Amino acid sequence: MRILTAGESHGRGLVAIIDGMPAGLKVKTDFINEELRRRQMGFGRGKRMQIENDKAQIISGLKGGVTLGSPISLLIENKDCSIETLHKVVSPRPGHADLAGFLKYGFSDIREVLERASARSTAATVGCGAIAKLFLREFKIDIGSMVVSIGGEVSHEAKMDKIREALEKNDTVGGVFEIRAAGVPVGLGSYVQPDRRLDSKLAAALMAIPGVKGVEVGLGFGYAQRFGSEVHDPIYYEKRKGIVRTTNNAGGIEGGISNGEDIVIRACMKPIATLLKPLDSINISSRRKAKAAVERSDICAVESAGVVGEAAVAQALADAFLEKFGSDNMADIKAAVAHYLSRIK
Ligand code: EPS
Repeated sequence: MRILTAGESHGRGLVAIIDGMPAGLKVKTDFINEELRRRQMGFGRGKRMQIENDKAQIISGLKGGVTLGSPISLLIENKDCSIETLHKVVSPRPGHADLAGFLKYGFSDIREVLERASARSTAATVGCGAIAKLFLREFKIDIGSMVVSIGGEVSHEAKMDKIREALEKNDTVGGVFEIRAAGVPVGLGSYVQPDRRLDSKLAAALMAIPGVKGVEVGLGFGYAQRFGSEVHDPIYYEKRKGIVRTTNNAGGIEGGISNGEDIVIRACMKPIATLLKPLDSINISSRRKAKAAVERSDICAVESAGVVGEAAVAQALADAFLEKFGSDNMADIKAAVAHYLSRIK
């Protein structure tokens, strides 16, 4: 499965093409729109989320609401499509793509960087992820997310207080979100090539979300602090249940292959780079000292990033699933899965 997205933050809209979805999958636009709505929620989002009401239009790949096996294309229109009239941006924001993008592409206005670097593009990711989720649901694989911490705080009240504090101080705050995929069968991914490892695919998918600076699977960095005997998940056999594990430090992946336990993966999102009380920067033309640009933005978007993370994980899992079980049509894939599950019983 291959996915490409396009679109600027204040252009006409976002576009995505999903190539490689099998024929025979029912696609409900309502579900895609519900996922798009979830991405827009969360305490700390900025004013743009009050302007937009993201809805997906499916332009190709379906007949009667069922996939044809041909590329599926999605369009999400922007209500704010002011790209041609928006002011010039002259001072790069530390932490944003502004500086490196400006130098790399040889632009004369930093806006030409931020329009595509913007996290607005994650609406397209979520649209594609929703279709991947619908596919995975046919095999009883469910994906959810939660916010683990905000600015180092873990209780609900303290997390909300941290966002309020950032709001009052004209600052921003990041955090950690966790994605859990339940019902994933043993055998997705492989150790035979680095790029076929499931953890490598999942980490790449999550690292591709704007603002994500770290990813860990299962116990993650916690592995480095313990002995092997304390962290590896013992293997048991029970007549009724078959092969069982009583712990899941591996986060559902061993040797780059799903092991049948829930896949648990966490990502850290840095605080958003646009600060209402801006940091030191330079004027990009004169190179003289200046304060960084201030643009409309969010205070905290970790909850939304979790929804985007679900979509990224859904895409990577669907891709690995299709690699294992074939990709032409749902009936063939279901037969392949049934055969495989009875073999490994
Ligand atoms: C976003 C849309 C953007 C930002 C935000 C996420 O819209 P605007 O720039 O018009 O306010 O709110 O993007 C960023 C945080 C960023 O750094 O670009 C969205 O749709 O999620």
